[in-house]
Amino acid sequence: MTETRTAFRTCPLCEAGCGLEISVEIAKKGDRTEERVTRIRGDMNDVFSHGYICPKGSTLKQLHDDPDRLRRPLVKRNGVHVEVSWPEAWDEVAGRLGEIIERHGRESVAAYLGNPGAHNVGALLYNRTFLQGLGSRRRFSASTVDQMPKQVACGYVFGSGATIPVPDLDHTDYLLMLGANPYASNGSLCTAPDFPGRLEAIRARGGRVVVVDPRRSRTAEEADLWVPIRPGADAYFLMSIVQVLFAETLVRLPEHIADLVNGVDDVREAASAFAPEVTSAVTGLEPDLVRRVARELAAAPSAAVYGRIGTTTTEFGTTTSWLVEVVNALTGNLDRRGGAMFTTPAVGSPSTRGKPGVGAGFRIGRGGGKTVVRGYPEVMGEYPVAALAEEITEAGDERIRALVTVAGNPVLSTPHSQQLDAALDALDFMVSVDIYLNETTRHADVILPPPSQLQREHYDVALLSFAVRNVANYSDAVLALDDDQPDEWEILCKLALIAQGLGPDADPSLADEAQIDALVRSAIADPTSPIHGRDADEIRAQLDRHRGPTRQLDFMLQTGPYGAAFGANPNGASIDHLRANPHGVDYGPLQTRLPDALRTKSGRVELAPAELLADVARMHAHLDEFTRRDLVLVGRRHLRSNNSWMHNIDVLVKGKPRCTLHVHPDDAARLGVREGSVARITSRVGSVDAVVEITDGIRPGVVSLPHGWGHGQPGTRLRVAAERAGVNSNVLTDHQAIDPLSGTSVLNGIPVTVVPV
Ligand SMILES: Nc1nc2c(c(=O)[nH]1)N[C@H]1C(S)=C(S)[C@@H](COP(=O)(O)OP(=O)(O)OC[C@H]3O[C@@H](n4cnc5c(=O)[nH]c(N)nc54)[C@H](O)[C@@H]3O)O[C@H]1N2
Ligand SMILES: Nc1nc2c(c(=O)[nH]1)N[C@H]1C(S)=C(S)[C@@H](COP(=O)(O)OP(=O)(O)OC[C@H]3O[C@@H](n4cnc5c(=O)[nH]c(N)nc54)[C@H](O)[C@@H]3O)O[C@H]1N2
Ligand code: SF4
Ligand SMILES: [Mo]
Repeated sequence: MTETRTAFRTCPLCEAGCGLEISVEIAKKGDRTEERVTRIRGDMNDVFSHGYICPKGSTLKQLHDDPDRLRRPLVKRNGVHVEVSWPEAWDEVAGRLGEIIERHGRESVAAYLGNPGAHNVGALLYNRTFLQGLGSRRRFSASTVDQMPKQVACGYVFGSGATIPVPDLDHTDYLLMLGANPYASNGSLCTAPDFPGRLEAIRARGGRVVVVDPRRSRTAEEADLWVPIRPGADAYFLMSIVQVLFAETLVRLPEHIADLVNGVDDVREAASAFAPEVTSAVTGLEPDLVRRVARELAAAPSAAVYGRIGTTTTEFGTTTSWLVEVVNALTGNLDRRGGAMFTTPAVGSPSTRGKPGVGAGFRIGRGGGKTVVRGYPEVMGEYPVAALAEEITEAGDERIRALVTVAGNPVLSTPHSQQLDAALDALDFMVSVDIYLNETTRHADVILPPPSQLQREHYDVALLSFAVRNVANYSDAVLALDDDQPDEWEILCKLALIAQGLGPDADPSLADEAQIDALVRSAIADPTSPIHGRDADEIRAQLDRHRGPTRQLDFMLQTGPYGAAFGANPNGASIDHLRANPHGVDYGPLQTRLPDALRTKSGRVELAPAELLADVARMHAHLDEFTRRDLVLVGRRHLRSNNSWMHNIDVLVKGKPRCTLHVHPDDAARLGVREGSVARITSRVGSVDAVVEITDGIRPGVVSLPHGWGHGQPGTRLRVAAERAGVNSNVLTDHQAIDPLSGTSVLNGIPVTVVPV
């Protein structure tokens, strides 16, 4: 007998968070029921995505069914990974990790937290449980090959590293987009399902879209104007815009906060030496073009500037991110409809908690921690991942001896990959929480696989904080866990308890109980919380119908800005309320939030933070540097790919090979490389060979290779990916090249040479 049911679920593969409608076939075989997914399509009734999905969304089924996806723990014995039971795996972890912590202390153990953890409520809420249990400051993550510069810049300006404005896509009249290609990526730090459709709508209502990118990306192709900037030069471009705004008296601060902006004169002063004629040699752009964009921004009824990965992973990543917000403010577009606005997320965020309008402000280097080898300070609780390898191999007695990776593949994702690949071999012990045996996890002594994407509940705790509408959407797991399979949060809790010395048999709920208890108690004691002064037992009685991430989420929703507050606001947000609304709940368009959202010490917008003003000197010093670079490498993304890990899904990788080197025809002629031939690309730290694709959709002097490839390594188990291995572009990126303000790697604008092979 078979029946079918329909489940609704948010796609966890990228930041767009599209609603999926999933058909599940239920077959009864004797006293067993077997469930399998038969179809996945866009949920037409989803309040945010309205049926939109991309080709990756429907592959959750293939991902779940992938025979290479790990379902049992692996332990390395005599150099080979063998399947073991969960108790055996935990014994191994407890024995070896315990011994290292005992002999060498907690700082001898490091953690790398990878990107999929940001799309996974179990990892998102329990990575911190794990880190607390571990008690080591040596934390690394994908943030320092990604968005950290934006967090640092916004931290200084608005007071918290999570208070980042997003372009109000659905209302803006003018969008200036730098280093983002949402037609491929579907958007980032700007959660907007069907980002391409929203861009088309801007133009359809008479607005303009301008794209700044060294490549004529698909997004640039669809825009009104492509500004083909030289890689890494966005800070100079934006500084010139600021200079023009002041020089032509186009500066208009947003009215509601005009008296609350510090540092306008300092910004004017800093920009004064960067007229478009001065920066032209660096940006490669005509001064007239820069002036035109500045004037258009100032004249538009509303406008938003938005910078993403092509601007953050550069040598002036933080300064560029700062200038994005400076331009938004100076053109009057900060915190107003159609401009750059702050989300009011349902699970709350630093900008909705505590006293409104003022806070502790932002700083780096808290606790005085530094990396041993290069002395990089703490930023948002972590160190630059570009320093991970040397902290393993060059830090003497203070070296990292053990590493835990959670949902990360840093061997493909972080700079100077060959160095990290070798360093991982030098560890005494490594544990990976991961679903695949890949380029990174092949080094692990123990691999602990979490359940598949379809076997877990979902809520975009992080990404809905940066959404272009205020939306909440919870999904239950679509499929049940396999026998014996622990949930990802249970794996992380158990690791925490093992690190605390409680041994391999510790019950993960212990850590979960401690965490929820602490959350409830602190909210009750907090005069700004909606449950201030309530009875802990009464709150717990309501919460304890759930456990794990769902319980924490219920707590966060209930105490958030739309929260039910445990009965005080009956129609408010809670797990029950969201379960009753499987297509999501729409809390409407973004609202004006300043000054309340500020958490600066001054209670004002700090438009000219000292740390950023100081970096302007570095911009002056580097003016010549750019013009000396003959050929530089940038990356790119493809709609059917996802960083380093979805290449084992046949439907996504079939067709023309995608890991090719894009070269402009003029460069091809000069370098002597032909279409379809193999070229050798060499940087300061490494060399790879890739097939050449000639295209005029790239600026001369720039070549492009996507990241996340380079599969087929010995000891991995990714059969489909191995057949389309590609090469790893991070063999070329340089671990020494770091944006000093945020510790973020320079992944774009890498000096290279290219020769025919
Ligand atoms: N040159 C260059 N390098 C880049 C970039 C670039 O633009 N250019 N982009 C950077 C950016 S923005 C990012 S975010 C990083 C990403 O780099 P990483 O943080 O390494 O993330 P992924 O490449 O997505 O690797 C995901 C890993 O998580 C595993 N995984 C997938 N789902 C789950 C899950 O649910 N649970 C667990 N435990 N594991 C899971 C996969 O098997 C894989 O091992 O790469 C960065 N690297
Ligand atoms: N299909 C797919 N979607 C993804 C991902 C994926 O791997 N595949 N990864 C996800 C992740 S982790 C992230 S962080 C987001 C990233 O999302 P986006 O920021 O939109 O990333 P990209 O699509 O790589 O677009 C970056 C653009 O920056 C350009 N660029 C390079 N250097 C410079 C420069 O110096 N200046 C300027 N102005 N532009 C430059 C590149 O040519 C490229 O077109 O995408 C997410 N979505
Ligand atoms: S754009 Fe594609 S991968 Fe991203 S959430 Fe939507 S369906 Fe999933
Ligand atoms: Mo990312």
